[in-house]
Amino acid sequence: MRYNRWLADQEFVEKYQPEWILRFGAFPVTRHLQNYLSSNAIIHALVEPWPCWTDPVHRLTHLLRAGPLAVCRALLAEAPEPTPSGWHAAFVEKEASVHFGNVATHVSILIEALPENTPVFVGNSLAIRQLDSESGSGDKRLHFYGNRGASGIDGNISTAIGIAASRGRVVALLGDLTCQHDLGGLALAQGRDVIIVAVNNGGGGIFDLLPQAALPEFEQGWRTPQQISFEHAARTFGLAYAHAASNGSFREALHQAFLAGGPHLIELVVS
Ligand SMILES: Cc1ncc(C[n+]2csc(CCOP(=O)(O)OP(=O)(O)O)c2C)c(N)n1
Repeated sequence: MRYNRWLADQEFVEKYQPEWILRFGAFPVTRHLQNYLSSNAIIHALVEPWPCWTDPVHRLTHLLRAGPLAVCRALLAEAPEPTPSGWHAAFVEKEASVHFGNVATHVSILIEALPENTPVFVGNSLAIRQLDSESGSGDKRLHFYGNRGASGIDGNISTAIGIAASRGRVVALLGDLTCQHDLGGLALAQGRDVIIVAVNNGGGGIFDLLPQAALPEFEQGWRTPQQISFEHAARTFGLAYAHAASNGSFREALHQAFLAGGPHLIELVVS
């Protein structure tokens, strides 16, 4: 993982251009991987058992309407030629080179705190991209969910709680505007084991990456910081509330929420 960071290295990408790509499921979210998969591979096959056609960059050469397991078994039986020697090692080494040293990020703290097999709902905007950049890889088995398609910031709390209704304890990582957009969804949280982490960075942080970030009307037109009290919202809907503004307090808030069970909203304030 962290591919969103190391695939930004153009020299590496040019050296390791794929000849064929076997893709399972939806087109990925983050730009550098999208670019990498948009290369001129001779074969770009999509394994998709459902009747959808996710090829936004129009590069597919083969569409396999089959289950992933069946395709993998068939491929194994054919004993395909392995990738050129050194490829795997180069990718592993590249990933290892992108580390954050001892600097914990809210994503790495969250991943560390999650018990094995936890379903994690990841909101749109920065949350899903930060996950791609900072989650790293490890042995812990986790299940990630997201609402892609139109990639809306609407309905994300409701979706997370819907997953909790069927899967048990869910942790949701959401931006502050995303949370505000679906505050009514909190009404579904009662009696559910759900931990919502609202990353409060003062509005739509993703827009800082846009060229218009320098415009005088940026704050009002794009960033749109809000003034609502997440604490009051949480209490209105019967969720326990915690405010975290440091790595230590975030770790502690997660720890307490896992310990207590039930619905929690952790407001993580970041600059
Ligand atoms: C329903 C809907 N309205 C508007 C948008 C456009 N939009 C994309 S990202 C974003 C900002 C989200 O802000 P926040 O949830 O705080 O996340 P951050 O960017 O800080 O990660 C907006 C308004 C959208 N994707 N969906």
